[in-house]
Formats: sequence, C-alpha cells, structure tokens
Amino acid sequence: MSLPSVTAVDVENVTFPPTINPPSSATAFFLAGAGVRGLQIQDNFVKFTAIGIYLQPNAVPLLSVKWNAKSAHELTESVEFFRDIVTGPFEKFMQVTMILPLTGQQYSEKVAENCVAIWKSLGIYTDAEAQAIDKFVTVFKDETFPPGSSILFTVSPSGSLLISFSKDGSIPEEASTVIDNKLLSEAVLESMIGKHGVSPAAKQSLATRLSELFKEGGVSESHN
Ligand code: HCC
Repeated sequence: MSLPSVTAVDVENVTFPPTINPPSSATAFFLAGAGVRGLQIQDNFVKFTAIGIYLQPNAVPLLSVKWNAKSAHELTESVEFFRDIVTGPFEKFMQVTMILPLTGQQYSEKVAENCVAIWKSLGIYTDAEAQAIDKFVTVFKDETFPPGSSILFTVSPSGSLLISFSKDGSIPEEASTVIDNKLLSEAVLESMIGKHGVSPAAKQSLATRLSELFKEGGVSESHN
C-alpha cells in the first residue's frame, strides 16, 4: 500500500511531519489529522497539548468504501466515522506534544477518567479494564512533561497499546511499555476523537484531510 501524499500540520508551533515511523513499527504512517486539546478555564481557552494522529496507509482504502461520498463537514459531524477510525483493522499512532507543562499524573488521570467514562456509557467496564487503567496510570506516575516533550501511543489492531515518551521531537526505536487490553487501546484514541473527544480540532482536521484522500483515490481509479 503506497503512502498517501499529505502535508505537515502546525499546531501552536508544534509541527507534525507528513509521515512518521512509529516505535516498534517497520512501516511509515501518514498524518491523518492534528489539532489542539484545550480546556475552557473561566474566560480563556487554555491550550495544553497538540495531538497528531497517524494511520497505517491501508486505512484510506478501507475507510473510503463507506465514507468517500461524504463531505468533510458530514464526516466531522459523524460519530460513526470516528468510531470506524478507532476500531478499523489498521494501526494508529498518536503523538501528544505538550504546549504547557504537565505531570504524568495530571495527564494520565485525565485520560483514565475519560476512558472509564466511555466504558461506563457503553456498559463494558470490567475487571480487566480496571487493571489496564491501573497499569496505565502507573506507567505515567514518575514522568514529567515539559513543553515540547511528547507522549507516543501506538494502537495495534490485535489489541495492544504501546506507550513511549520523547523529550524532544524524536521518535524512539522501540516502545517502552505495552498494555495488552484492546478496549484500553481503543479508548485512548476514542477519548481524543470520539463522541465526546477532547480535541474537536483534531476531528475537523481528520475529516478534512481524509475526505480529500478519499476523493483522490476515486480520481485515480477512474483513470484505470
Ligand atoms: C485525553 C484526555 C486528556 C488529554 C488527552 C486525551 C490531554 C490532557 C490535557 O490528550 C490535560 C490538561 C490539563 C490537566 C491535565 C491534562 O491532552 O490538568 O483522553
């Protein structure tokens, strides 16, 4: 599967390159979308992190079958489209880069809270997920993330979540931790781009860029 030709995205001075080789992965992924994650604090929208979402190239033809007739706006509004990205049979890679400093504890507790809320709303919160969340929070316990540092996640279709950390823009060769829990691996991405995702900007970026890629796929087919 050839790598889609896409542009880089800048989010608050964080540049997400068009392609990336995720830790522990042999192949390159393309930048499907990126956006800021902020919080409304009184009258201010405070930007905490920049989130880049990369997909394995086969995501484009797989998603295109169902979604290529939809406009970017329709995709942005579609819970099911983002659900298909989260659960699709291709690898996903997320880079979360700090704009403001956060401790590992601050970050992991927010993510854990969102994951548990997703599971409870779906009625699928079991002991295995509670254990996976404990492990997740433990992995972050002694970490600190100054501006410019990143948290890296790889979600594999087999159901594991790979976690690594980067102090600068570089991507480590190997992931530092693996948590084998399919629902957790999906919920981390779902918490970013799902129904109540923390980054509406990333959702809009994904919808816009993927709808363009679906169109390009349609054009080249008609030339065959
Ligand atoms: C999530 C939840 C949170 C973030 C994410 C995915 C995130 C957290 C930012 O990427 C944050 C901001 C202020 C805090 C703690 C965390 O980026 O006090 O599911």
